[in-house]
Amino acid sequence: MVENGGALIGSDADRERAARLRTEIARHNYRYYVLDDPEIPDAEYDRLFSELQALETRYPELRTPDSPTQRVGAAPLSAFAQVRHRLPMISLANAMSDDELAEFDRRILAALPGTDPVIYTAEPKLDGLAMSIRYEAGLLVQAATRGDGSTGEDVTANVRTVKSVPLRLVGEAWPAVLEVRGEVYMTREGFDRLNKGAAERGERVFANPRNAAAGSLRQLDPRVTAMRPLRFCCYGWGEISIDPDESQYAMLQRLAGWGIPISKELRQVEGPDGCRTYFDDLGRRRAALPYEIDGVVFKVDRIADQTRLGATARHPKWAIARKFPAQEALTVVESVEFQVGRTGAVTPVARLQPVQVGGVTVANATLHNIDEVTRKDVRVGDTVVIRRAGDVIPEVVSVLVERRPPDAVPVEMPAQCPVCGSDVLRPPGEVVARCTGGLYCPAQRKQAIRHFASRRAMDIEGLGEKLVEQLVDSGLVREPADLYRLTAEQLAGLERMGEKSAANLIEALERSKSTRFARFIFALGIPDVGETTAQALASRFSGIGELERTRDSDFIGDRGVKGIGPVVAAEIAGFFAQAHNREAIERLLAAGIHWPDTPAPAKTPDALPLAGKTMVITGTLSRPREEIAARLQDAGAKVTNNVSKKTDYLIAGEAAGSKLQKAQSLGVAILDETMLNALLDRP
Ligand code: 9MJ
Repeated sequence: MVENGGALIGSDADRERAARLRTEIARHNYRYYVLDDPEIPDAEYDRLFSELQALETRYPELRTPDSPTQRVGAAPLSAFAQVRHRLPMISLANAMSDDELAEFDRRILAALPGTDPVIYTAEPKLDGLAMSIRYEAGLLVQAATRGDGSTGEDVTANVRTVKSVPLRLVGEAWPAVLEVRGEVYMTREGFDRLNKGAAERGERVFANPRNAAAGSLRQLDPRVTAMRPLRFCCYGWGEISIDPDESQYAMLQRLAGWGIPISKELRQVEGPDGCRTYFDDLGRRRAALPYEIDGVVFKVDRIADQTRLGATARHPKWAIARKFPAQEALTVVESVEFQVGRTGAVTPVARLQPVQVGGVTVANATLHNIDEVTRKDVRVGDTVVIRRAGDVIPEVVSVLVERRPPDAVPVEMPAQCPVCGSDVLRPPGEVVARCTGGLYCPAQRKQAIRHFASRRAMDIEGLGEKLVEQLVDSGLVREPADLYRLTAEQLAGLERMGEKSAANLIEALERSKSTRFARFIFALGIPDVGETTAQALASRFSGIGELERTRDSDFIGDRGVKGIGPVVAAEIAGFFAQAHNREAIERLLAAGIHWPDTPAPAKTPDALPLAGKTMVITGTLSRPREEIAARLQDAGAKVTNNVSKKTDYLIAGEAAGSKLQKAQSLGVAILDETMLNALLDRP
């Protein structure tokens, strides 16, 4: 270390270390942002970065313009400077059909006789912002937008923040001057993340990844750009101080060797047939790509042929963009209906004037939830942009407010379920509104019965998903209580149901009638009431009659049931407020469902025999493990899966293995079933 006019100068070792860190970090950036194949954990990357930053802070003279720490360093601009492109940046001609593509191929063949079949490069057409990035002596010196093709805007400070853009070329024999051209774009995942954050902060959201990428690059403050998840993909070059390779394909590979990202989908194809195969294949994979594309670009591969073909004023004659059919269209919202899903979620759906989108007629589009409707301000009568992406349900993207008729009607969440008339409830802070008629609503019937019968609920053996479908579809079962009215004859009459299985099911139904209060509460399928909450409710309420009083939602709050906050309390209250649900429960009890008396509500959890004890069950016991766990929970214990120092008791049955060993080694108390029964003071 040397002092030089106040600034510290690093030693040779510091200088070497800084250079090494720069190279290392640039390589990890490349692996992460270009290859999607990081070599080291994020924490290690952060460590290298901090080390370099610390060195540069201590010895400012070690800071070089290509240092990864210098991606964001520039102050905000008041305006972008203009950049004249040394070679124009022209755009591509489009082909909208196979015929237009065949016509393009014929024109090439006519101009280049004897080249049949023409070899083309094929790659996705990215939908972002075209960019020209200039390297001199291997260092990034300028980045400019396309602008009008001859003059663009200087966005160097912003492009320097894009991690997949190398600040210094790597490898060997790069030209003294190199302009690479490509697209700055945003991945779908990055776009979703960006918009989610913006929505949470109440900021403007972007309509699509293209707008998000363009908006991010046209930021005067590079610190804002730096926080945007932008990527770069190179598809060509402008000025270059060496002769390019013989083919587009080979040249792009060479650029990749210098650290410039190119498309992973880049291929060479033969003639119009090869183009079509590539186009169809990518079309099928389009929805699965991590970024949005709007077509495929084909370019004559031989550079000498490109030169001979030349360009028109607007487009190169040697390239064409074969576009996918439009995925967005305009139409009018005729009405908004509310659909009730299997779980009771009430979702707004726009009924549209039918319109063709990407070759498919679309008449409905999802509006996701009422917050989305409010945010996009969709009204009945509005002209809207709809989008169809892949095979997912089309969605309403935005409203053309300027086309809104004066009588357009705002959309409101209905107060009653459109299917069953029960109240619709949206607990505070929840996005989704739900029908509260869980046991009664036809839309939720199958789900409700499946859940009711499931192993951890009423445990009706043999009543699986398929059978529930059959029972509901045949009209034999409309609500859980109907199960207990089924006869063996009715069951045996169903497809794939023999007499034996019918008799078994009747027996299983009979067995299920004898249950536990907590299981019964869980079986009701109240939103957000899982086994733990059901358990908590069962230990604080003496029976169903008392539980039904929770429809006055303060009642739960007054009881101070552990782990139940205002949202769950509102769900429970909403459920019991529905006469339909209370009647369905009455019918279940009338069918003979019963459980042993539960601890009196006066008994606070602390007074229970196993209050505060953590227990683990292992080995084979006389009854199913769930049943024993339920008994332990009734007695106030917490039942967990793994033995640790915190475990108070291990209940060990026959053939207990590793858990028993572990308990022994930790000195955890071990009980067999007899001791457990004694502890619970029950036979
Ligand atoms: C895009 N947008 O993906 C070109 N492009 O080539 C590809 N654009 C292009 N090539 C010459 N892959 C002008 C534009």
